[in-house]
Amino acid sequence: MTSEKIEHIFDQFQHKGKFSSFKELASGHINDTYLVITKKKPFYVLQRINHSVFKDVPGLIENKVAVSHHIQEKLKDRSKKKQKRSVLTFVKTKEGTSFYQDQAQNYWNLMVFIDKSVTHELVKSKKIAYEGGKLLGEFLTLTNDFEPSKLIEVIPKFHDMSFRYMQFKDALKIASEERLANAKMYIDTVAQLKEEMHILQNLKESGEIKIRVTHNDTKISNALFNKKYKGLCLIDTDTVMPGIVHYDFGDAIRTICNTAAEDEINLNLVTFSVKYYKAYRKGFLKKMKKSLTPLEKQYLPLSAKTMIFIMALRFLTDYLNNDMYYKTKYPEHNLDRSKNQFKLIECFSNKIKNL
Ligand code: GN1
Ligand code: MG
Repeated sequence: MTSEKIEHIFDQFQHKGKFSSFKELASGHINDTYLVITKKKPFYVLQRINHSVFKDVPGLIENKVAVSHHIQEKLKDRSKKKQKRSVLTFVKTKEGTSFYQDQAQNYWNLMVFIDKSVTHELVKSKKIAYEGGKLLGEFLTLTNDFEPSKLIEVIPKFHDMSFRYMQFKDALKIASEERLANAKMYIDTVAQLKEEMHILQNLKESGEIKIRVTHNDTKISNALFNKKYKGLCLIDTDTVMPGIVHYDFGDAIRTICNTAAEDEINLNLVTFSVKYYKAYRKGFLKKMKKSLTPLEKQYLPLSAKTMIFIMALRFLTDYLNNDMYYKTKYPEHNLDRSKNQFKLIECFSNKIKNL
C-alpha cells in the first residue's frame, strides 16, 4: 500500500488531521489495518474490511457504529476525555456515510486512535488478565439492553459448532494426501472431543442460555490498555452480533491463559495458566454480577475448552482447504496454529478441576 493511496483514502473522511505517514498494524488475520500518523494528534486507524470474508460490509459497519453509539450514550456521565478512551469513535466520510468505497470496490472505515494506548499479544501479569476481564464484563453489561436482533449476523453461524464441524468434514473430502497425513493425529482428536464440544450449542438452541450482544473476537490483542496496564476499551468490533456469553469469555481465555502466542511452534512453551484464568474471571464477574445467570456462570470453564477447540478446528479446516481463509506466513502456518490450540486444550483439560 502506498502512502499516496492511504492519504487519498484518509482524505475522504471528515477530520481536521493532516496526513504525515502511516504504519501497517499487522496483527489481524483478515482485514488490513493502518495507523495514520497526522501532523497533530489525534492519530487515526484506517481499516480495509475484507469483503470476501464479510459478505455484508455496510451491515457490519452499521452494527459496530450502532454498538459504539449505544455505549457512548451509556457513558455520558464520564468526562468527554474519559468517554473517548473507553469506546471506539468512528469517523464519517465527507458524504456522511460510515464507510468509503474506493474504485476497486474495497470498503474502508476510519476510527480515532486512542492516544497512549497499547495492546498485548501475550499476558505477562495478573493485572492485565484482571483488567481484561473487567473490560469484557463492562462491554457485555453496557450492551445488555441493546436488542441483539437489531444486529445483523456478520458471518452467519460464526461460532456454531455443527457448522464448523461440517466445514471440517467437507475439507476432509478435498484435502491433499499430504495435508491429510500431516493432520491425521488432530483429525482423531476432533472425533474424540466432538460430543462434549456441542454441549454449549445445545443449551443455546434449547433456549436455556440467552442470546446477548457479544463481541465474538475477544482475544487479548483486541483490548486496549494504558501504559500502566489499566484496561481502556475493546477494539475490533467487526464481529459484534448476537451470541452467548460463553463465546466471549471462552475466546478471551483462549489467549489470556495461553503462555505462548497462538502460533508458537515450540509446544513446550504452550501451557494453560490457571493464575490468569482466575484473575480474568475475577475482573469479569466484578462487572457482570447482576446480569449473569447461574447457568451461564456454571458453564464458563467449558466455554474456554469449547472456544479453544473451535479455533483449533477452524485453523485445521483452513489448512486442509489449502489456506483459503486466514492470512498465513508460510505453508504450515495454519497447521501450527491448530497444533498449538490442541496442545492448549490438553493443558486445560489437566487443570480444569482447579477452575
Ligand atoms: C480472526 O482477523 P482477526 O485476527 O481479527 C478471526 C477470529 C479468530 C482470530 C484468531 C472474522 O480474527 O475468529 O479468533 O482470527 N476472525 C474472523 O486469531 O474469522
Ligand atoms: Mg477480529
